[in-house]
Amino acid sequence: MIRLIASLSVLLLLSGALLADPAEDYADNCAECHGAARLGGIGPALIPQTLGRMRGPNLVSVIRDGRKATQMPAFGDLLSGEQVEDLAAFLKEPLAEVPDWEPADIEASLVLNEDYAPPVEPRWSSDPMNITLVVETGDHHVSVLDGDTFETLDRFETPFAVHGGPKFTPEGRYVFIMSRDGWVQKYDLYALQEVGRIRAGLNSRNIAISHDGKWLAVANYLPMTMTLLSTEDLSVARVMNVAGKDGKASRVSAVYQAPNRKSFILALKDAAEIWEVATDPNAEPVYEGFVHSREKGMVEALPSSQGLFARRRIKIAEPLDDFFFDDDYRHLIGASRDGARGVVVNLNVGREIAELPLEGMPHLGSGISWRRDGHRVMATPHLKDGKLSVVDTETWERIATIRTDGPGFFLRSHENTPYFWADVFFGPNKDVMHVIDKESLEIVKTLRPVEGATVAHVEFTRDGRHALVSVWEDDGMVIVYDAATLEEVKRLPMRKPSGKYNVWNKITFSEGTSH
Ligand code: DHE
Repeated sequence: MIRLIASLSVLLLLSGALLADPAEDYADNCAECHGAARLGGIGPALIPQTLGRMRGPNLVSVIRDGRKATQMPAFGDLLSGEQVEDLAAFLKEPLAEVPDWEPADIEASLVLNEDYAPPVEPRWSSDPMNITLVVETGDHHVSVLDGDTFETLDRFETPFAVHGGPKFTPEGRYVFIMSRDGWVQKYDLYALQEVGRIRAGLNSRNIAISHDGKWLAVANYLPMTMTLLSTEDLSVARVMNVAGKDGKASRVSAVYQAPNRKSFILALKDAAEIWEVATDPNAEPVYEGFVHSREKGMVEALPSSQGLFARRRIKIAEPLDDFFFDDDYRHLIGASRDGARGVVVNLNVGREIAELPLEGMPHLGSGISWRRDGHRVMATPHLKDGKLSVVDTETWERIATIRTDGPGFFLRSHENTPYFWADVFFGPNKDVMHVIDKESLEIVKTLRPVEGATVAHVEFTRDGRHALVSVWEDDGMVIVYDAATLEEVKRLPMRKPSGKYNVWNKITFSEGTSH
């Protein structure tokens, strides 16, 4: 009898396991919010491109227990442990087919805020040039701070999982914010109101704004395109299919603004090319190739495009990621795939001109530069080694290696401060922030504001007198330091604050900030 009951239970368990179908569980429980094709709805897209890169609690516990302070409920009572595991594994599988996301789909996704009423002047009396935004990834909000008093003027909801720096229009009134699901949100700082949002891609990397503030470029992984939006009304100006010269489609790792070149620079993930796209309506023609004319017996250049959005390809030896630009945007340094070298590309002549030994995976996108001993130097953290490399941008030689307490992610400085600040994002000393002298390259102070809590990313106030540091935890904070005495001034509670962005520092391309 006991054996019979035991066999029956095994049979029941087996049939339960056989019946467990994660696709069906998804359709029954998730599709309503996350979309039938897993591409998002009121909830985020559930595809590996988004999930694999999200930090924080793992997928199984989010499905089982829900996500605090969001609309994601707990499914632990509805689904068995096995079903939850299977569902999590299912969500980590790539989509069988990459869907289209045509200009018409993008345009149809536009949502304008009906309550938006643009004022002529700001609705507040703070210094508009000293406004600082804090992206709070803990509950997907942005806090708008007065950079003098550190009071919060507004705290608004963003799309899920914002990544990269928000981009301001040149006069500093509007800001654009992008999520990994490709949503671009436009917010009016004068009104303290969202203007609207549009889904420019299905999985996106970052955004850049043109020199004149008219165009916003969105770098996409899914589909393999770059979307160009009008900043005025978020309408689609163009969607560029991105493919190497051999016709093979490529993801776009990132897009950058090159203001004095009046162009966007694109890093291609799957092609050994860098693209430059003109944001100048009077841009020179770009020659895509040459033909031999039998009659004339000579080589004739074929212009492929000119004017606004004219595209130029720069051939390189291998795909490069993660760019640092020198001051006049004549050169970029990109990180090689092996994580051991920096490759310098002269954008004027369109070819590689130097290589730098930068072993330990340099994080060049976080590089900063300043003048030292009559030379312009740049510094970069390394994601796989506890050090910072300092490079002379005239000779392209590494002039110093500064040992730190662990690998770091971000660097920051300001023209009015003698120091630069470097976090230690990874490893046992993630609670440490180094402050380093820009002349001697010595660490002058190592801050450990909250034992055991990740401390990262710094932004300065407009005048460089205060440094704002993130305590990157769910019940985290932004700590305001006096940038000269390195003493704490204030603690502002925040939900996992990541990047901070000061209007003045951003629109003037302040020395020591990211671009
Ligand atoms: Fe970022 C900026 C790429 C992982 C937080 N990150 C950028 C930029 C690029 C980039 C190209 C510059 C864009 C810009 O501001 O316009 N990031 C990558 C990666 O390739 C990487 C390593 C893997 C990935 O997931 O895509 C990566 N980044 C992360 C994170 O895990 C971080 C720490 C947490 C998160 O939010 O995803 C993270 N990245 C940031 C932040 C910035 C950023 C806060 C803006 C920094 C700034 O000061 O401008």
